[in-house]
Amino acid sequence: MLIKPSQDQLVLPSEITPREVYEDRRRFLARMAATAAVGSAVWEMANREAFAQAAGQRLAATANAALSTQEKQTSFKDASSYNNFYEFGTDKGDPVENAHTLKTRPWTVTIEGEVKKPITLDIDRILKLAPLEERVYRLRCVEGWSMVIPWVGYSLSTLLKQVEPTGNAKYVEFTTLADPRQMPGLRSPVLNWPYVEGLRMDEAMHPLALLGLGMYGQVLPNQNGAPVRLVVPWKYGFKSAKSIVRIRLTSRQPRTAWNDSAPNEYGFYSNVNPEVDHPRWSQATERRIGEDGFFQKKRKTLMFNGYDQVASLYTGMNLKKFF
Ligand SMILES: Nc1nc2c(c(=O)[nH]1)N[C@H]1C(S)=C(S)[C@@H](COP(=O)(O)O)O[C@H]1N2
Ligand SMILES: [Mo]
Repeated sequence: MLIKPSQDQLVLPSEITPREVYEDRRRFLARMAATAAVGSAVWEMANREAFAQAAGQRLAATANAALSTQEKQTSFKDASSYNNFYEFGTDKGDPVENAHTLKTRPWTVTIEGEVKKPITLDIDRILKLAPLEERVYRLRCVEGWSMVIPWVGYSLSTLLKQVEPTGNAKYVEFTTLADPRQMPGLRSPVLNWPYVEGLRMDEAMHPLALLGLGMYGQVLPNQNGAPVRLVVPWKYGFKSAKSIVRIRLTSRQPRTAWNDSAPNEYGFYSNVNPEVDHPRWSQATERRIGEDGFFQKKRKTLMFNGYDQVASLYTGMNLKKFF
């Protein structure tokens, strides 16, 4: 079935920052980065503050209460300064330091493969493709921590329906940007670049799977995967690929970067599952970022990260074998 909004059905997100303002900000950030390069800790902190403020172009969205958790939200500061984005370094504080070199305009996403209508979409078109929703999701990292983040975007299915998947489309592969000029982390071979992830077609079409374009009412900070990423809340965080440039629908299960690097540690499915431990650590509990006190009890990790509505996608599957 094809659902293709006509031009007059498009809903404009309000207040995308005009290009001049944006470019001014870029120059400003470049200056700030240069200043920070002198190595003074004070300047580095000032740079981080300036970045946090400057990056905040507003992105209006309507709350989707039905798909949102009511739990206390992680602070913007934590969510934007404790990150995994290996293209900008492997330490949690590296992406916020380094991701200012990511150029998020111009940006296009190509959607191809097992589709009737392959297309390359500009990011500004993607922003206008459907009404933007705010969805507060839990995100559980395979490393044993979690956050609660108010994301802005719309269901990935909305984007995929644009290209009319063929009957052979069984999987979706997501390829992210790998440009060594913008991404210092690519110098280290921690992963087989580019970062690639994948979903089964029915997972990708599930309404919970979010095409993420912003968070906390703003466009995505670079370190959180600007300008467009996945947010798949019932899977470990690494499935939520950042800074996507290509989406390919395939008949076969695609290779994925983490599965490539350590197949016994990172399966294709990667569903949050407290009963399947990572070979090097338990997955039974998690630490909520922001709840870091010495006496703070860990939280119990829930099957599918608590998103029971996806359970039917896996009926009859052995989730220990397909971890
Ligand atoms: N391109 C890319 N996407 C990525 C990663 C990465 O290293 N590169 N890390 C993943 C991991 S391990 C996690 S936990 C989430 C973290 O998202 P956040 O920093 O917005 O919380 O991004 C995922 N997406
Ligand atoms: Mo992660």
